[in-house]
Amino acid sequence: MSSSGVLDRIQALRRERGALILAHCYQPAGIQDIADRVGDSLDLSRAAASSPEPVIVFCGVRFMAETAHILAPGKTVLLPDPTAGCPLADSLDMGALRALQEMAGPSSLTVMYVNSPAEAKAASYACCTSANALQVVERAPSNRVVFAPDRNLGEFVSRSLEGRKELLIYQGCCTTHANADLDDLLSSKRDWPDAEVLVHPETPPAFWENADFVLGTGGMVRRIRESAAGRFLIGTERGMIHRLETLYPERSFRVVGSIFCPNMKKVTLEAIERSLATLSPAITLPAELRERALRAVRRMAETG
Ligand code: CIZ
Repeated sequence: MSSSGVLDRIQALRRERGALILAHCYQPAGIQDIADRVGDSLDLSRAAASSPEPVIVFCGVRFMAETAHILAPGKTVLLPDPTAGCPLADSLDMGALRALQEMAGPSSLTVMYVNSPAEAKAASYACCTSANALQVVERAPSNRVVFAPDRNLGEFVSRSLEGRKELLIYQGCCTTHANADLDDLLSSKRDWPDAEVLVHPETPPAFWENADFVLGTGGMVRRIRESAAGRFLIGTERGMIHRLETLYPERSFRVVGSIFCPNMKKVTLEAIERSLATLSPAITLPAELRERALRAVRRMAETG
């Protein structure tokens, strides 16, 4: 099957279905290239909610498609590969979360990273992404905040707050980012001593201490636009390099830490075609769970 045949069929189907194709910036290059919009989960969930198209093809992982469904229940949200999960979201244990919330006490509030199951979102005051985690925690009307499930992002927010709030941090992690290879970062810095170093807050603190900026992917895009540097070392999932090379073809980028997420590489052109042809697999949640999760997801979408 030739790639141009698949592309032509996708174009015809997307017109016929009135579909918007959204791709996360960790997706493979060929998927990013056909998307109507490429971005982080905050960007994409806002696009899913505000766009007029009745069908959303979400090229990402399950929690992203669920978030789009929570915000836009009247639309058909397709996840072309239903096995594309997020180990961080899937590992959250509701019993452990409730125990942490009980320990924090009734005056505390919970801020839930969007990489989480819908049930955890429903048990939270607000959701956040890495782009707005600090702002969401700062705005939460309590000085005691339970932060879940990513311990590195929680620690980063806690350090940034410099004692202004107390954070009780759930001890989960994105294994892809948490196991980032520090030696690779250090040797890349020796190879490109003039490069600006941007790393994601899901990486371990030793990464932040060797970086110029700690940013989510949206923040990386904005920082590069403002920076005078010509070369950048990027400490996040390697799909981000294609996104940056597309946006800034005159700059040079190298991924550091050997950060690779197999779940983010599951969507293929053939799966998108199949999804558009069959309008499946459509991601839905029980209506009462969706309604309970909506308040926290809205607070995320409205911040930053
Ligand atoms: O929030 C997202 O989209 C993720 C998973 C990473 C980032 O920093 O954008």
